[in-house]
Amino acid sequence: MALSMVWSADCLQHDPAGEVWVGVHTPGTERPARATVVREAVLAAGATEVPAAAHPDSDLLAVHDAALLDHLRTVHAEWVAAGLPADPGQPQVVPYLFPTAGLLAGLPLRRATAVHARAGRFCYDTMTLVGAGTWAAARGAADAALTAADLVTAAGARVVFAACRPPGHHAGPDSFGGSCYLNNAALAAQALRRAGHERVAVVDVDAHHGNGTQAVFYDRGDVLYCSVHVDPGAGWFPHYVGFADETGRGDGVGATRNAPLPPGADDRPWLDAVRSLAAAVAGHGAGALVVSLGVDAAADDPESPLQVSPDAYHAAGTELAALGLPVVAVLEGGYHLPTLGPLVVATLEGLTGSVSA
Ligand code: SP5
Ligand code: ZN
Repeated sequence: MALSMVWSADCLQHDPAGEVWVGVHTPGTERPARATVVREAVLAAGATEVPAAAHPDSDLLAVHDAALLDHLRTVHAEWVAAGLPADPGQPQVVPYLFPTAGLLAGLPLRRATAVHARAGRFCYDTMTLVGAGTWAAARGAADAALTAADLVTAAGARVVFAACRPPGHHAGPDSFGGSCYLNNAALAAQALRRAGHERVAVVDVDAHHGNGTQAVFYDRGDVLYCSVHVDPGAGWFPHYVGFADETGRGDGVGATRNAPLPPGADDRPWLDAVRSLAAAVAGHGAGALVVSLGVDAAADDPESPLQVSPDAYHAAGTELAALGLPVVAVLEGGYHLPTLGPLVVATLEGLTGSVSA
């Protein structure tokens, strides 16, 4: 397969050892081994590995607020300094209080003194823990996505894949959650814009709506965000965002496109949606494409009720390749370790026009 794959070993440093869901500590599915199995499968399919290059903070600040970056960089050390790993015995940063609009009741948002209160300032759920290696891994993933964007702009590559984790599409300008910290795909899209592509599109095929990416670009007309995902209105994460009537705002009106599918939807409706999103990309006049490549829509995935086959992932890659655009594909979700590699390879073979093995 004629493909460069960007890799950062730092991505393995985030190991939350579970998540807190409805108050219960569960094993969690966003594990370091996800990246390892994807990397090995894509290498075995013939890709060439390129190490991620460190990128400056200014690249992150093009998408995220400085306050969020400072928080992610420092909050775990402050948690340790406050003694929370010993008392009450929680080694990872887990929020217990969220400064919602209702709590503030119109008053200004202050900086909480206690780190255990600050834990909920940017994080909107209890599943996205911050540990000792989280910042290094999130930074490694962002560097991988930014390096992939460099390769399609400076080096003229047609398809580049960033085999990164933690994933990113649930992280917004000043928020994180859904196992995401920094928005790798949004960073790549913004880098493509800065490199001279006046219009860029993001197609998000992860089973969940990429509320973070949508938020980054919602008011902008230059970056089209399109997503096919399980209907949040049917009771699926992110629950509050990702509905079909969210189409952009201000300069961004018409530059957001959501295709929610009912639980149980299989290849035909999913591929129909991918086709309609590809048509939207063509209509937008994008000069470059970012694919938020989550493979958790697959039938065997434990985190979503969609029933998509590996052949359909391959067909989606083929459909998007037909746009004739340079592509940066960024790993998002996908949690069934035995089939994660084959699903990603099938999609990349579609994107590169390779015959399936
Ligand atoms: C990137 C990505 O795919 N994020 C998905 C986040 C959705 N997680 C929702 C989890 C809902 C509860 N899962 C139950 C498993 C118990 N550990
Ligand atoms: Zn997902």
